[in-house]
Amino acid sequence: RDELLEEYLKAAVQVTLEAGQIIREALTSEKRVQTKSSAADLVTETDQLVENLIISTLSNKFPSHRFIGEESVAAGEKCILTDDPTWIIDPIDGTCNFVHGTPVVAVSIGLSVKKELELGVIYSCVEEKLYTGRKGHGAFCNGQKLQASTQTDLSKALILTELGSIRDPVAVKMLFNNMERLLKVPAHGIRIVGSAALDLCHVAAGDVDAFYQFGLHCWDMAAAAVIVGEAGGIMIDTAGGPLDLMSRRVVAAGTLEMAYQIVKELQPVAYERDDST
Ligand code: LIP
Repeated sequence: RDELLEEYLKAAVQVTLEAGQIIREALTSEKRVQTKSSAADLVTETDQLVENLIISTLSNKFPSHRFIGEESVAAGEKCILTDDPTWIIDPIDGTCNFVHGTPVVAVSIGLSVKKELELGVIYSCVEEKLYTGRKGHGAFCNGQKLQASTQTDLSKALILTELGSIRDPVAVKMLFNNMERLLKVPAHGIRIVGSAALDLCHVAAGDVDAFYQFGLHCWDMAAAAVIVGEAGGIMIDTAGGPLDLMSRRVVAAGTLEMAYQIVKELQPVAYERDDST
């Protein structure tokens, strides 16, 4: 089993690097942009091309494996986790950045076996940082071991979050309400970079103390859940329970104390679950 997982990780790294090169080259070219669930939920031909590349490469190597991919789900595929080995793929995390030529974009590939996340690969393609994690075997960035922050005090925290793509005025107000509550603690600061997967890598690397978001998807957090966990951090539900990959909400932090203090401040923003259809 150990050898198999190592082989899966190697295959995921290889295809991630290939995908990263395509994204890097396409970043500054003209794109065909379409919208999905809202006017700010974007997709380009590169998202689709890269997702097809990843799925065809991995399914050639591992024909019995299943796939949950952001663009396949957008095209009507189901988003259901089974006991079978399932690759959970975000071909471009940070599509809005990508559309604007902003160089903060990533490929994210996680693998679940028997509904447990076993490995994760996230590639920040422009800065060429490759984050990897395997359950029980540590998390690394370009081979360097990662360690999450040990900060336990929210009033000393730098926090990342994302606005997501919802533009419904009530939901937007709630996003800002949560930020306001955290700033009034007062947290040191809140930053938004435009890629939830990369935010989570920053938590794993200890670059920031925490991340939270309502409205992200399973493919934004599957790979990162392994990387953050292996870096000594934690990912939990915004209400304080265990992480639910399909729930579209998360709090991640270097310490449980930090995560719980954030949970205490957050007021829920409702999103439809990823596995609701
Ligand atoms: C997006 C993330 C963004 C987050 C959105 C969304 P996409 O993924 O990058 O940071 O706020 O909820 O999931 O669409 O770029 O892959």
